Amino acid sequence: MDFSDIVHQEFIKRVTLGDFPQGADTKGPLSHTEAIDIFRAQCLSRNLDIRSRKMQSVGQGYYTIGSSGHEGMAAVASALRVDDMAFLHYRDGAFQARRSAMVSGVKPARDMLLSFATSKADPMSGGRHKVLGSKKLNIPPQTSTIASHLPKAVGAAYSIGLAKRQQLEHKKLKDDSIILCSFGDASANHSTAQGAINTACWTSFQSIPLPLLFVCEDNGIGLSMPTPKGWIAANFSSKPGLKYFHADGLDIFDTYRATKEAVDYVRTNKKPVFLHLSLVRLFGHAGADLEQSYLSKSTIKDWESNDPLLHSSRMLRYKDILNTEEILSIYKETEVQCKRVAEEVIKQPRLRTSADVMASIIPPKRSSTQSNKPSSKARSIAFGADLKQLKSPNIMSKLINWGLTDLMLEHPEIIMMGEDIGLKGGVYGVTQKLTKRFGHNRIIDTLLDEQSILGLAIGLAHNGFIPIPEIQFLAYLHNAEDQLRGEAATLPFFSNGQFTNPMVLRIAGLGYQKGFGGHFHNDNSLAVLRDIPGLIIACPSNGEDAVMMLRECVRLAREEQRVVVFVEPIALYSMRDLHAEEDSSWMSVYPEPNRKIPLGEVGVTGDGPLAIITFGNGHYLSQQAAKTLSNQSIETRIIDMRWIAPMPKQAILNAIDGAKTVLVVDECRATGSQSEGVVTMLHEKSTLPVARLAADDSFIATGPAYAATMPSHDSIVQAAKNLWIKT
Ligand SMILES: Cc1ncc(C[n+]2csc(CCOP(=O)(O)OP(=O)(O)O)c2C)c(N)n1
Repeated sequence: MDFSDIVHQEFIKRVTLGDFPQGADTKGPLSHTEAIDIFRAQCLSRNLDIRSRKMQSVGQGYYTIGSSGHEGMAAVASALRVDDMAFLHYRDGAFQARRSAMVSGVKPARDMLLSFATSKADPMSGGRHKVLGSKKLNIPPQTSTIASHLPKAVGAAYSIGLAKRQQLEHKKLKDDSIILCSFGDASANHSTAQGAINTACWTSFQSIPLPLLFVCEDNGIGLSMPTPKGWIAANFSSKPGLKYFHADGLDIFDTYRATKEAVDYVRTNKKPVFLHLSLVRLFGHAGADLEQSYLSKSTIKDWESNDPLLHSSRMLRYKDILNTEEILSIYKETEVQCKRVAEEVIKQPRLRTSADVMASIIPPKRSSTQSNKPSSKARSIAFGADLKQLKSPNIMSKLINWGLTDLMLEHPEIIMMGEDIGLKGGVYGVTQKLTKRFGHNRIIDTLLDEQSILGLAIGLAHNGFIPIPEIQFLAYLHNAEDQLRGEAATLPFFSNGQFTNPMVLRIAGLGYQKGFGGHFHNDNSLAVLRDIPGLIIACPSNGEDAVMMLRECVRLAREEQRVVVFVEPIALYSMRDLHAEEDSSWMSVYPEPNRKIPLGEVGVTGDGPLAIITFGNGHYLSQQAAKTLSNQSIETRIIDMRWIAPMPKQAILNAIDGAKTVLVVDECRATGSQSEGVVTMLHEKSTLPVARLAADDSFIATGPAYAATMPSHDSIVQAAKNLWIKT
């Protein structure tokens, strides 16, 4: 017999006999009608769990992780408003059920069962996954990576005050909304959770508004690992800037009381709260989990006998809110409803093809995206003394700075955040003067935590901002990569395009900094970004391109809701010369504000028969090599890819039309590099002979051998000659 059958039968039997678990007679502000509404949502959630297990047992439902034992979350929902955006723990079916009843026309049983059955008609993920979530209910779907939603919840909470201060035109959250973020007790140990909670404390400690309610659903276990008794309270009850509340999560009166107090505190003081709910877990961790293998019989029995539905029934009964018959009738109504709806939903069509699955990787375009061209007066105030320099050639870091200035002038919804980007102006000066030009609200110096930087960006994007976060060095993206891979890039996918978090992430990266920093400041691999579905990766090689590509990246984020990564080659930030000292050939004049380089457009120099496909520093070195080759009568055409993902396949093919042979020059480590993709593409689509020159599979050294592992002028010339001899 399934655990769910045992719990179901015990519930009916014990309610009928009036044999309830012991508990306090809690007083509190919960009204009788609200208590009934909560109980109804609890029963619905329980029966959704039972039904999803039944569906799975006959091959019609997939991946069941249940909410049983956590039904107290229905009382949390009652204490919040629907406009309080909720980033939920995966056990919060009861929360969604209760919130559904607050919005007309929402059918929670149907909506959630459609998701459990992976039906195309699932209103959240479109049949892609079992997720909780709803656009109408202000519940974005979450992935199963525990704790990864905490950084963005902090960001979303921060965005509320920011949107008010900035008078953001298209904000999605109300000025007095708060953010809810729930998670399990074991998840609270995750460094992502610890980092996000620390960021919330750090923010609140400085009296910066952060209306955020953390709810820790403490069932005492994480899969099979018990949480030490008292650990959560000991850990979170006295953190700076964070107020701690506790409630018995089995008691809807106590849970509602504590949540109400917590919510009032958060809403009034704009400060974060940690609400600790004590709960139980029923039916094991998830569908296939055999909890008998790691839990004693007495623990399982103890949890079952403390079924929250029995506790709710006890209180409804003893407080004379409902009689036994009425309690059982609500339970049975939801049972019958779930059974009937489940029978309908399993007949609904499911996704079948790759195109079906992939349809929401790229989000829909936005309908209205007005922008305000800045007046020349506004520009001259913002640029100040820099204005007259715009017409003379300058280095890439300066040009990007000016590009950002124009973009921020034009789009008030752009906010930048990163380590040391404010008063210092970034490690390489790219964001210099931006704080003076746009103020601390728009140029945010963050604390030292990459997950929090990206979480802030994602959270802001949930509220209608266009964030431009910065990661100081590519090597430090890896600390936080899941915020991009598992969070930002997947949001449209799991929400069928209904929730989006467009942004342009700037990362200073790649190699060739003369003798500076070794691997940690010269990471030369983009592999970790290249395979993320839907992600756009841009990598300019010179200042003029950088500005025009950055404008396109911002357009892609604003108009097409895309997540874009803009990789800035550090070694080229201050590059002035190409062939000889003081030739100034790698500097450029700031391009007029209306000029952009569209996604997928490559840069081509020359029309020789030897094509070199490259990007970034490889482009710079290839230009030098081309001169040497030309002196030896080997004429080249150099194709600067500019766009790493999606690979500009057709543009590359057009550019090599008429060439006799192709060399791919890639500064990144050979394994996982762009050149692997380019060579494969050429093998599939072209008949030309191809060779590649990529970096060795090594980390970068500091000192004189700083560039020893990567392509150089000499190695490009040599590779080109080797190839040319064969043609
Ligand atoms: C980052 C990450 N590591 C591991 C897992 C696998 N996993 C899923 S749930 C879970 C336990 C979480 O326990 P807890 O936070 O207490 O929540 P509960 O399931 O008890 O409600 C684990 C280890 C995961 N989903 N994400």
